[in-house]
Amino acid sequence: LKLEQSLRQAVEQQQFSLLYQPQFYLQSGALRGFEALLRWTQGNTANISPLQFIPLLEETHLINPLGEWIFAEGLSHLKKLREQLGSGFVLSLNVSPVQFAQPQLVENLTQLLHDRNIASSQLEVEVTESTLMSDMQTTQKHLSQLRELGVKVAVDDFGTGYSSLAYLRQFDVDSLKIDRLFIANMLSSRRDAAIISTIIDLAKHLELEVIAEGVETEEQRKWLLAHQCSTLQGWLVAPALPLEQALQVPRQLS
Ligand code: G
Ligand code: G
Ligand code: MN
Ligand code: NA
Repeated sequence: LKLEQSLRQAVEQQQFSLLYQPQFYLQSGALRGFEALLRWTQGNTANISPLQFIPLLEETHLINPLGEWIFAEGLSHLKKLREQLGSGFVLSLNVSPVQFAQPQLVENLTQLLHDRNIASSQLEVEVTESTLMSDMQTTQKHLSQLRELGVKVAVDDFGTGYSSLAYLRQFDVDSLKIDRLFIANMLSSRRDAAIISTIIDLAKHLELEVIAEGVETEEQRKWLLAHQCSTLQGWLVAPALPLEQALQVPRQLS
């Protein structure tokens, strides 16, 4: 309860910040985009991690007002990134199940994109498998509205939830993000390697992009390249960076 009160105050006082982790195409080495990752940076004396506070933000629905802040902050940072790096990359924002079910979600985003004069094709939302499994009608409506608008949709933590194949039949998405737990074990576990190459094949047949998360070693990168994974994200290339450092990221890995 005490944590909930601190979080409520943190949302009111905007004690959060966004970090940006770059993603690169495996084959060409070109910058694909950035994933925005939330941190609680001020007044967080106990140094509570997103893994702890995001579920609580969800439960208390504080994720709704904070989510609006994340959209606004992310899009104004996108303008700065674009001034520095040019266009032709995407910004990915994580949207939680509660936030995705908000009736105003798409209207708010449309308004923000319009006000800031940002092309919708530069924006991607990451949803989890549990988002796709919850309140199907709203989910379906929001997904098709977002795609109509031209915003990309990625499925986060792919393979760790339920009924992946069932919702892939039903929903149009643009990309699958392979959860980093699979990547972490791919070189030691034949089972995880088999799952990853199956996800890559599935993505290819469905004409989806596939992004490997949590890539930490050169051996993992080589394996993913050999298995025709399209995109890489992870500490091997860069951790989540403050905006000032994200502005310095190369358009092309050398
Ligand atoms: O950044 P990383 O360690 O710690 O993130 C932990 C978890 O928090 C991940 O599952 C990630 O998807 C989630 N997360 C990070 N940033 C956001 C955000 O802005 N919104 C939501 N809903 N989840 C986020
Ligand atoms: O669930 P989601 O994929 O949105 O969260 C991404 C999480 O993975 C964040 O917590 C981010 O900080 C973390 N992360 C990013 N790159 C790496 C990596 O190379 N290794 C590990 N262990 N974690 C990573
Ligand atoms: Mn994510
Ligand atoms: Na993930």
